[in-house]
Amino acid sequence: MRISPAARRHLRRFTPLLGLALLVLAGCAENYPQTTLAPKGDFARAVDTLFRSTVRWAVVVFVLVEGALIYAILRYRSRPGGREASQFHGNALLEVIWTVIPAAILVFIAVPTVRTIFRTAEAPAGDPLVIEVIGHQWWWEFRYPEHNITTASEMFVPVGRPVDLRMRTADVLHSFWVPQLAAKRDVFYGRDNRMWFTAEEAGVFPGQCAEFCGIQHGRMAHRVIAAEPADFDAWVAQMSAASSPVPVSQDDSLALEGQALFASRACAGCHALQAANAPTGLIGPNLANIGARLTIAAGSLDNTDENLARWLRNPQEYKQGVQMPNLGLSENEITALVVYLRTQRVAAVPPALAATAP
Ligand code: HEC
Ligand SMILES: [Cu+2]
Repeated sequence: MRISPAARRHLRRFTPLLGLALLVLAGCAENYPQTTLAPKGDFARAVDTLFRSTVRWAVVVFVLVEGALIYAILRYRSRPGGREASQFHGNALLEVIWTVIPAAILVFIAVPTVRTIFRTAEAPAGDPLVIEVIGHQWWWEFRYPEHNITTASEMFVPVGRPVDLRMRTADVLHSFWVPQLAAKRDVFYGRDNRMWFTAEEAGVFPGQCAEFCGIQHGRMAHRVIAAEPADFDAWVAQMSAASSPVPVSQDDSLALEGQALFASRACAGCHALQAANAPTGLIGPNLANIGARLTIAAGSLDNTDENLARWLRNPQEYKQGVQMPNLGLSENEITALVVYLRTQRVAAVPPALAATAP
């Protein structure tokens, strides 16, 4: 094939762009594990296996069909003095062949698909850990009825033990999705939905609400922290012991001031500060472990002092429309509240996992 000089110049201009695009794509794979292509849970793995087998069939079909097409184009193209092409319209044998072959291929795709649907919709054997998942505009609440503990935006699960999610919403439709662990599951008002998965290895897995639920749907993220069973048990023990806010040292005047502000500035009306036996039906996320959480603002900001202060200065500025009003706090009040919130450390993510957190 001959390429004209103009076309060649054109191609050359695109080569760096292509290289850049490849680099960007490679970066995605490394640093942004919110992907379905690297499953770390049984449910996600079943879906991934199905996806790969379907793609394999699709590749076979593509190569055969395109191959036949290209062969026909080259072999039977019109030549000077060539005869008119043979006509096959209404050939019964051909019609049967090209109906039966695609039907057979569809069977090869349909059988594993239906099998996977049934398998992943089946309650797992053994002793699953029940977790209640409650969608809110715009954050997720997680309750562990077995241990009577509550968290927000960070769900701890033990590696190797199936979890049994009982899912609903406090307001509108949301969809719970952690691509590396399981498929999406929508939550409905007044109805429990279920989903099961087992984390296969320890890690911090990011998730994202996958059903448009209002203006801040895009900032409704969460993490699933899959911990080794011993670390999970330690987390449960620490959270279960937190049936009241972490006491503040009497020498820490700033923290004491923050504690008083938390009670007097309406915070306590929307936020619980206890992980165990926490009240239900509050508007805001449970803040029992806010001092040690990885993120704030529903998984969308790192949990640093600067970000906490920025949030308290005016939550509406970062997350417009959020159910937390601008409380008009002074800078001194914000400083005191940040110091106080930082004392509310109940159970940290194991450092080895936190280090790998996306
Ligand atoms: C009217 C209810 C309401 C009041 C009052 C309120 N908040 Fe909130 N707060 C919320 C809601 C709702 C969110 C979750 C926002 C989101 O991410 O969508 C939130 C989020 C937060 C967060 C981030 C937590 C997380 O899980 O991401 C912190 C920290 C916080 N509030 C602290 C405070 C403090 C301190 C006060 C008092 C000065 C306060 N809030 C008053 C409703 C409230
Ligand atoms: Cu959403």
